[in-house]
Amino acid sequence: MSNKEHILVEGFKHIKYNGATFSEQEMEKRAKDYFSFNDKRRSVRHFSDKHVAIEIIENLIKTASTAPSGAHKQPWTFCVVKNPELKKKIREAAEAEERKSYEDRMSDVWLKDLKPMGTNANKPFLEIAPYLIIVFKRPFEYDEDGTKHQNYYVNESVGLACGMLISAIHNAGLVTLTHTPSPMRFLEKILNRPDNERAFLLLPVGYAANDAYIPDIERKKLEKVMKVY
Ligand code: IYR
Repeated sequence: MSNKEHILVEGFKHIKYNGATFSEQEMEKRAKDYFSFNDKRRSVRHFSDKHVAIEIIENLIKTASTAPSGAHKQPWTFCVVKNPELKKKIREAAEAEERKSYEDRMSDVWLKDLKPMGTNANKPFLEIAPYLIIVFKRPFEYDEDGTKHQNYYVNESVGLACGMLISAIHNAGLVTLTHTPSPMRFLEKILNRPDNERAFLLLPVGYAANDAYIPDIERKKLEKVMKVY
């Protein structure tokens, strides 16, 4: 809470919004430049083991945690795993699930759709990347008396935070990919998370390997994704 100039709305303090604005020309340039920069983001599966300072990761997570959330509950926890034994445990458990998925659980159509991505059940990046960020959603909270309180729009909120995290990772010159070993409850067990947390997404973070290759795929054109009414 701040001592800034404020008004009261139903008894609650509201402070003046103080966001930046730009000239129309500047705005056009910024929007275009921001697109160009984001258009270079790719999911990368080949990582370098090069060290990344934890302070960088802290700021990436602070950025993710600026995401809007239902009733500002911020229903997320970002677990940062750098310990090699834990990474190994996570890799082994994830690969065990992935093997079952690739061999039995995924449909033929799904496997065919995935072919261009060149993925398989082997996930060496889970040990090579210097950090694994495991995002947990918090469907509910406990208050001091142990009473449960549901959070709101939890999937939307945590999805938004993950999007912002991915952008922040790209902005820092690092790479990631959205890894969703399924089912992913083993992550709750390995990391000993409380019973109000569910694993949502796993993001390995680090530098791209020198010889990282990515699928030669294109994004949909604007006309396909935008309809003006
Ligand atoms: N979770 C698996 C399979 C997978 C599924 C989709 I949809 C992808 O876009 C990529 C992979 C894996 O991580 O390999």
